[in-house]
Amino acid sequence: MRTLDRRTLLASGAALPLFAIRTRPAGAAEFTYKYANNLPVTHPLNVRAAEAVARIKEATGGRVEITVFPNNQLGSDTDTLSQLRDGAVEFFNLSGLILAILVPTAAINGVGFAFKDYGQVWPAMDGQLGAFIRGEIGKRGLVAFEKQWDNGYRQITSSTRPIRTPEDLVGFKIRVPPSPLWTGLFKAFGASPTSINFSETYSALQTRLVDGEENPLAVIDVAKLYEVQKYLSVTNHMWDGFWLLANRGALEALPKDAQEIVQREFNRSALEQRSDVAKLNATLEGSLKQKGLEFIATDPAAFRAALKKAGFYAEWQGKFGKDAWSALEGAVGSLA
Ligand code: X2X
Repeated sequence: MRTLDRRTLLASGAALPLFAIRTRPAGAAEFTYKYANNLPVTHPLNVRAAEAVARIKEATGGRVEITVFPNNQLGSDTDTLSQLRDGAVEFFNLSGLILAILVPTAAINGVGFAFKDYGQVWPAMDGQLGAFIRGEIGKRGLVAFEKQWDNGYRQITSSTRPIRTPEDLVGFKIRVPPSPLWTGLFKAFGASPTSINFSETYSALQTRLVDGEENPLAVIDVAKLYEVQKYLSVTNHMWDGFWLLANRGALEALPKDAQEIVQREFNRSALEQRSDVAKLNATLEGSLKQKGLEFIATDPAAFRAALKKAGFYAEWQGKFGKDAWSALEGAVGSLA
């Protein structure tokens, strides 16, 4: 919310009687903004977000004060997306695949087995593919900051039976985030996906509404999903990242210099967060095993072949359209 102060009113040229001018108490911020996300406070995304907002406050001399609300405190992802569009929340980290409810192209990085490794991910998301997606996001009244934050390569967990082969997914009751691509991917495997926001995922697993879910190791760890899951199949079936989104009006209400500070500090934290997540995903296997998860190696080529056979790539190529699909293939090679 923006507090009108004397400077703003004078700058706007408003001829107001003096008594109408509300002065800020000394030290109060001129802009107090909310920043929401769905992850526990211990996830690197929240650690680095906290550092960014502290640096922003400092570098703007206290004019811009951003409060981070982790862990779905302001609502589920789909709720928070509406609040962001309304301007009730000013900043929000959201997976591109969920954002696809509003901006269909934003799901494209989630096409099954598209990115071989991080060596393909970041050049694409920091390069032409990312620019293409940000352009589409920009058409919907939102701004996506240039540097995307990492979620990671996703792995399948289960409380009932281990998933070893694509056939094991047939009929498997799996929670997926609310997103047509996620549902489409698991339907192509013959699974039985249910769309559930992250805020409800732990309890959906605990009550056995679903048998499994899929997430990167860092999320499985910080959200303690190992407490309600038994097996973890290393499928790396998709790479997923969090855009940092801003409500355009709110961002542009900031003075130019403050906008530049906000961009600079969030982009810096995103880069730092990426290396935190890479380290975590590389080292968490041991500690998750100690916490009781049984790890299962899989043959990703078999899963990919199952998707191809089911017509997944042909279907989604059609849905995304020529421009988006060639931006993806430009980064990862032919998917046909
Ligand atoms: O909802 C999920 O599974 C999570 C945390 O990975 C996302 O935000 C996409």
